[in-house]
Amino acid sequence: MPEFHTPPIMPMAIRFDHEQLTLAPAGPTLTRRMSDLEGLFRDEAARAAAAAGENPVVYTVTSSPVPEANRELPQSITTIMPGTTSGEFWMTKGHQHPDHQGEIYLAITGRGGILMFDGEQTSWLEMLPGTIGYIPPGWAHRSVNTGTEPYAFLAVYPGGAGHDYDWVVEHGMGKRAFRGPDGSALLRPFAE
Ligand code: S6P
Ligand code: ZN
Repeated sequence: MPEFHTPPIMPMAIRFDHEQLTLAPAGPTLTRRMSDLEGLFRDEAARAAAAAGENPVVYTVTSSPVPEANRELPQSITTIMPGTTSGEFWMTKGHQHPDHQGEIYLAITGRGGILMFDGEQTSWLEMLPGTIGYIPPGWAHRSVNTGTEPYAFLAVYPGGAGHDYDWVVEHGMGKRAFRGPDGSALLRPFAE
């Protein structure tokens, strides 16, 4: 066994329930409501009104006990509810990993997409159950529910990479995903 500055956790089996959308044993769970998403939708007034009203849950993130620590590979299931705010699909906050490392998502149920931005280019990956979306190092990423059912995916990511949410607030994501006339995703320039 090599010497580590912070000793890794012990090997463990984690039960992935793709119907209940749970990991067992479970680690921390996070709930993001409309009130947590200030300044992220194009129509901030509509977002603020929804936050002041019913303040719906937009997404949850449930994790396994594998810690966000250097060299570990934590996992989480994100479930985004279906919905739009002034036509813009409900989505995660989005972040950049300050210590640039890759990450994978496996779509479990529903229909969605990954919007990625490297500061210049935007990339959009359609995510259907069974799709593995690869997020290379250096690409900020945001998940979007483009369907009419909850969209859920499993994420596996480097535990020491960190999460920078301000980067997305500062730089945007290049594009935004709106519901098009036929119901599918229509990408429009971020600042349009
Ligand atoms: C972690 C990974 C996901 C997201 C989750 C919520 O690196 O990308 O688990 O944390 O989908 O998104 P966000 O942008 O609110 O962290
Ligand atoms: Zn990430």
